[in-house]
Amino acid sequence: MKLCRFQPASGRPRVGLVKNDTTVLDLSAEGIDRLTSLFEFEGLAAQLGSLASQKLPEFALADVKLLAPVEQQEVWAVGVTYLRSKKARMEESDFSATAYDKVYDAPRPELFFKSMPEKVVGPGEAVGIRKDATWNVPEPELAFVLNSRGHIVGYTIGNDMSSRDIEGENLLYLPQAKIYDRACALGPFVTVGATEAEVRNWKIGVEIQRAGNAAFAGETSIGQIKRTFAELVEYLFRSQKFPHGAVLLTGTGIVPPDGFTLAANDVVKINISGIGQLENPVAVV
Ligand code: DO4
Ligand code: MG
Repeated sequence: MKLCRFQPASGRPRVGLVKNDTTVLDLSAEGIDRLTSLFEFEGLAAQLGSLASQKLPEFALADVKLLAPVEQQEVWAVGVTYLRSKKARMEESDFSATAYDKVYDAPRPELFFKSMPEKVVGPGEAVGIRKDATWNVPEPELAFVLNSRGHIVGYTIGNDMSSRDIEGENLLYLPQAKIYDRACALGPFVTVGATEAEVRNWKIGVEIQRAGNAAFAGETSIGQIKRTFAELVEYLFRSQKFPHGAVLLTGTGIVPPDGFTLAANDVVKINISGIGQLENPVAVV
C-alpha cells in the first residue's frame, strides 16, 4: 500500500492512495487532507485497505504533480550505518578517520539534523550542489516515516546530498556539507505495512545520468544496514519529542568512486524495490 502527496493540474495539494502504480485515489473525498493526521491512525495499513475499496475520485498518476511526502516533519539522518560509508569516509579524511571508525561500532549512532520540511525538494525538482564545493555526491537512502509516537508508519526514498570535500576537510564542517539549499530530496511514495524483515530484502540503487548517458550506477541491499530499525528510532526520540512526527534517513551504502563529482544538469535516479523511483535534476546553489 503506497501513499503520496499530489497536486492535480488545477487545485490544492492532496493526500492520495496509489492504486496499481498507475492511479491515485483522492483521500480528500474522505476528509483526509494531511499525511500528518493519517500517520497517527492506529492500524494504518488496515484502514488504508478499507479506504481503497471505496469509490473515491481518481487521477492518473501521469496527470498529477507528485510532491515531497512531508508537511511539518523535521528531517533527520543517521550516518555510517553501512560498511561502505565507513570505509569511504575514512578514506576521504585523515583528520576524521578515527571518528568514523569509532561511530560505526559504538552503541550510540551518528544522528544529525538534515532539513526543515519546507526546504525538502520533491520528485522532479532540482537537488543542489554547493557553489563553494568541489566534490559533490548524492546519498541514496531509505527513509523512515515516523509518527509522533515514534512508530515507523512507512518508508520513502531520500537523497542526503553531500559535499565530500567540505566534510573531509574537518568533521566540524559536517553541517555545511549536509545542510544547504536543495540538499534533501524525498518521495514520491510512502510504502505502508511492510515489516523490517521485508524491507531488509529490498534493493536500493542509483543511476546518475549525464547528457543522457549513465555516468555512475550502483546498488546495494537495505539488509546491509548494521543497526536495527528500532535502535535508530529509539536514539532519535531519546530526550526529544516530535509532535508532527519526523522523517529519518538511514545512511548510504552506495558511494561513487573518488574521482566522481556531480555536475549541473546531471539527473539522479534513486530506486528502492518496495517503493519506486525518486528522480531529480542537479543545479548549482
Ligand atoms: O558523517 C558523515 C555522514 C554520514 C552519512 O551521511 C551516511 O553514512 O549516509
Ligand atoms: Mg547520508
